[in-house]
Amino acid sequence: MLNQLKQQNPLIHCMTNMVVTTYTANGLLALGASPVMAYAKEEVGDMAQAAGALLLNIGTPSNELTDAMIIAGQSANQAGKPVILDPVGAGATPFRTEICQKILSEVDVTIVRGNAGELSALVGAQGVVKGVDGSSDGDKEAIAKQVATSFSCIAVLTGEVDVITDGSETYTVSNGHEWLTKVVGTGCLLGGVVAAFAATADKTDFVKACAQAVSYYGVAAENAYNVSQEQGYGTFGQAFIDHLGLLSEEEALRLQRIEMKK
Ligand code: ATP
Ligand code: TZP
Ligand code: MG
Ligand code: MG
Repeated sequence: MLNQLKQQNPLIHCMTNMVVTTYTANGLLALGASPVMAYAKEEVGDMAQAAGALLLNIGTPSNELTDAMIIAGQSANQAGKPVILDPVGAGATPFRTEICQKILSEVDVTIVRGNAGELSALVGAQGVVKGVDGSSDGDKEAIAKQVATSFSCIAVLTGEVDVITDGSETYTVSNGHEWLTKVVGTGCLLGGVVAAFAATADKTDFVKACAQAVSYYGVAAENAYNVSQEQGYGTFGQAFIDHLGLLSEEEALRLQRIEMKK
């Protein structure tokens, strides 16, 4: 999948937040994808159609941006391109939760990627979201399955152990490093990386492709930690971009910790 991705160099239309724009673009370039950030309602329909996948990340929301995201999402739907939603901070304020619900009702979202608190908020389950950081004491597999079935999508619920499910086919991934939580934008960049894998994969393999994307991302973080642990979080954040580009398909497969659930 990775070699195919690098060969195809898919265009990823990112409508993301103003905190993580450059980090996301650099991470996608390192991976081998081609990022473009476009937000104006006058062009998002055309850009989404031209792209291999569309990322909708509501991290710094407004009503105007939501309208543009819906135009882009519907255009991607018409063109048969995957749409990835990152419901950043859903549950932290009613405004964010409502924006996600509006997008999910008007756009056929292919993949929802968020932390346990955000995904809980989408389905009215118990969770804690403080700003953009979220968690839940609930059963993460159950929450992910509820999101998948409620919105007919694939849910990618991230944390120490990630859960990827379409409601019936379920994987857990235990790659990654705790330092990912110390660098802002690593959840958001993962949404872009998942979009790049989805742009490359066959529709029938999307659940597995999501699990591979998350595992690849986690192995790159483990490698980045190994070279930056003496320095600290800032160096880790940059080393992580390096290792997203350096990690080979062979090494990723050797180090992957993906479990298929019954
Ligand atoms: P939050 O804002 O709550 O940190 P997020 O949107 O940034 O959420 P995360 O859940 O932190 O997203 O996921 C981003 C990446 O970090 C994922 O690849 C996930 O597997 C990894 N990750 C998160 N927490 C840990 C951890 N404790 N140990 C290992 N990997 C982790
Ligand atoms: N505030 C609004 S969006 C954002 C912050 C801090 C970035 C969140 O990034 P991530 O990837 O969810 O940690
Ligand atoms: Mg984070
Ligand atoms: Mg996030």
